[in-house]
This record gives sequence, C-alpha cells and structure tokens, in this order.
Amino acid sequence: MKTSSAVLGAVIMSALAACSAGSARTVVPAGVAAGTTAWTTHGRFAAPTAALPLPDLRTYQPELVPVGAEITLVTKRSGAGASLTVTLAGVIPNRLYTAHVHTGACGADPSGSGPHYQEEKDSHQPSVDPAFANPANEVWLDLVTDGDGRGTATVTTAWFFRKGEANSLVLHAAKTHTEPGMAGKAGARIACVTEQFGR
Ligand SMILES: [Cu+2]
Repeated sequence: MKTSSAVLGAVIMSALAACSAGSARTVVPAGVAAGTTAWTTHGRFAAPTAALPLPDLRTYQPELVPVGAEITLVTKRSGAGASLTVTLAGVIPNRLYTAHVHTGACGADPSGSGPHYQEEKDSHQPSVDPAFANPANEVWLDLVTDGDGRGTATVTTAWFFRKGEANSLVLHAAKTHTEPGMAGKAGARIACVTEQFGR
C-alpha cells in the first residue's frame, strides 16, 4: 500500500503546513490496525494575551514555551488502553518538560484546565493522595528536549478516557511530585493544548 500511505503523508503534511498559532489541526489517519484508532493534533502556541475566542493552544510562560513553538500530539486507542506521543519543537534546549492530561479545556487563566484526569476518581480534589495521584491512575509524561529544543516522549495507559472528561494536555514547569500531600503537583502550568481525548 505504498501509494495510499504516500497520499496520506501528503495530506498530513499539507494539514500541518496550514497550522497557525493558537489553532490545532486534527488529522485522522486511515489504515491503522484493526481495533485501533489514532489521531494526530498539531499546532503552534499562541500568546497568553491572544484575543477571544480562546485559542486551542496557548502558552502562559513564553520564556519557557515560546509563542510559535510547535506541539504534535498523537493519541491512540488500542483495545482498552491508550498511548499518547507528544513532540515539542522550538522550546528550550536540554530541558525537562512534564505534561499531564487535565479534565478541562484550556482557559485564559492557567487554572482553567481544572484537575487531572483520573481513571479512578479521588473524592478529594485537587487530588494529592498518591493512592489516586499516580502515573497508573493519571497521565504523566516526562519529555527532555535536545540541544535544538526538540523532544518526543510516549506514555501508555491500561485504560482509555471516559468521553468528555479529558479535555486538555497541560505542560508544567517542574518534575511531578509523588509524595503524600504533593502528589501530582509539578510547578506552574506553563502551556496548554485543548484536546478531546475521550472520543
Ligand atoms: Cu497537571
């Protein structure tokens, strides 16, 4: 199927080329394995002061996630599980970026994306109990950039998102804490991408 994948590649490339700051483009590729669905979202981060309506992607700290930096998010559902691959470009070289899936869409304020998505919900929110705030029950991703400010990381989960309940990927400034009372915290929310994970 050389021809169809070449055509698909051309479609994806033209969709990616069309991305402007703040608006995400989602491409649903054909030909993924039976029982699996996957889609790609790509865009460039917009300024925190960008006018309404709120952009799908925005940076809250342009010194860490510059305006115009790119993100590509590939979400796969295979069986009961999920995998997320995040690629950043145009950010700070040789730096750790952490990311989580949050429940709300990106807001004008960094807190607008709400708490973390949890497979088993903690009745106490925000959840800082390691029994709930842990990388098996939430989506935690660590991404280290190279010397050119690019990086890719993949995280997998044993479960898939409930429809409508997982609506953003939030980039944080620091490593994710794991200790009681702090678990899941990872410093400031520095950028956000609105994405409907639970489709
Ligand atoms: Cu978070």
